[in-house]
Amino acid sequence: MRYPEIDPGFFVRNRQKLVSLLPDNAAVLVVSNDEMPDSGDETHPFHQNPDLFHLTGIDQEQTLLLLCPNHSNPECREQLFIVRTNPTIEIWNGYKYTTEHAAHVSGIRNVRWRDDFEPALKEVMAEAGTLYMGLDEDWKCSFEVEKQTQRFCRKIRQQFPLHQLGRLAPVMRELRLRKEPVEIDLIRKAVGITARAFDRVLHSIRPGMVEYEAEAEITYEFIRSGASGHAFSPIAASGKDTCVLHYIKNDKICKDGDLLLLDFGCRYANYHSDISRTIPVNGHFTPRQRQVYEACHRIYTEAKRHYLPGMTINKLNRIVHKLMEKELIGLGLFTAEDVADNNGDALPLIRKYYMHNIGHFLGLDTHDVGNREVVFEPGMIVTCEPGIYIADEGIGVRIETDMLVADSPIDLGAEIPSGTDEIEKNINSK
Ligand SMILES: [Mn+2]
Repeated sequence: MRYPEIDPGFFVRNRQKLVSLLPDNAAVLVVSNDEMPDSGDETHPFHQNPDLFHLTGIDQEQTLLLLCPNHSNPECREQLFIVRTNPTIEIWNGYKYTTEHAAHVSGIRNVRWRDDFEPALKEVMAEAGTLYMGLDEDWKCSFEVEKQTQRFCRKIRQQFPLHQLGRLAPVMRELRLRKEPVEIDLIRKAVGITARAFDRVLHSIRPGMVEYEAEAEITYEFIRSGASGHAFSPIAASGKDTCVLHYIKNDKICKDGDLLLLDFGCRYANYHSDISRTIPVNGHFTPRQRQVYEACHRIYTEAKRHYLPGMTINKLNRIVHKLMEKELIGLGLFTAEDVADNNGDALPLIRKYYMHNIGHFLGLDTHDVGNREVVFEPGMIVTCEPGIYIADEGIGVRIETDMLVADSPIDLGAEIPSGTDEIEKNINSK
């Protein structure tokens, strides 16, 4: 294991909360993610279905959780199914959970082999009203490849046409939005690893370095610190590509006088961090770069104060748009008259230089559950990431950290240098 065991009590409480939010005769089926084929006999690195991890802590493919809390047979109330290992798997792939180990990790007493699932499902369905299953309900997602949960939904519709299926996603959203202390600790750990990775870049950056060398410094620190890798494809964008929001080619030489924009995070114990910093390749901001950076940094500093209970991402967006209007006018990108000519609406003018939202929820996914209208509560973690992108000048700046919502909002990345002087000092301290 790359991370110390998580208290099984956390997963037990998550299942209790889930059950308390469902009607009496409900059943729940949560299916692990697929092992995704690459080519030949290779698969992509396995990433557990976040819902299944949140409810069981089981980090292994082909796992199924089946709940039916009011079933007359106590054995049917909480069951976990795991893949049955065999000598071939042991020789070629090594250790898989034993039923005892999976029971210990998850706190589920009744752990069975996956071969026993079909009859167990029939026994559960004999008493279940609605069966709840989770599909991705992020409206921005559209993948051609079907997930294992979707295949199960179809199969179950066919096998049990008179049963009702229910949407688990809104319920899991409730569970995953507010982070428990154990989750906050894990995200803090992920942010700490990310901070050290940034430090490595600060100490290695120089003109002539290729963007992927910066990426390699980050990857090195992630892996040696026990992260399972990057939380998302890392962005190491220099020069004009600082203005390409999701640039991931990372294959250009960083030139003297250019900026390097890094947007990166690790996955530690399945929890994600998401940090952005923009640094001068030669160690010194040009006057114009400094001007743009400091405008973005003022917005960053002010926006962080608003990660308060009662806020929403949309409300934060409106606050940031006001700040952005003032700063972009200050940078000479448009004028107050231009805004007046547009009936006082600065947004279309701002959008040319700042195209994204101020942030997103963070947790077991980088873009975690929760939309822009969710009202912030203590324990939620939301990114803060203003950016100013001036394509004509080849200057793009993004500064991002991960905020814990509280009456005094907590910046989980507070230790990571973000001011211009602080960054220059750290680059030069090598
Ligand atoms: Mn982000």
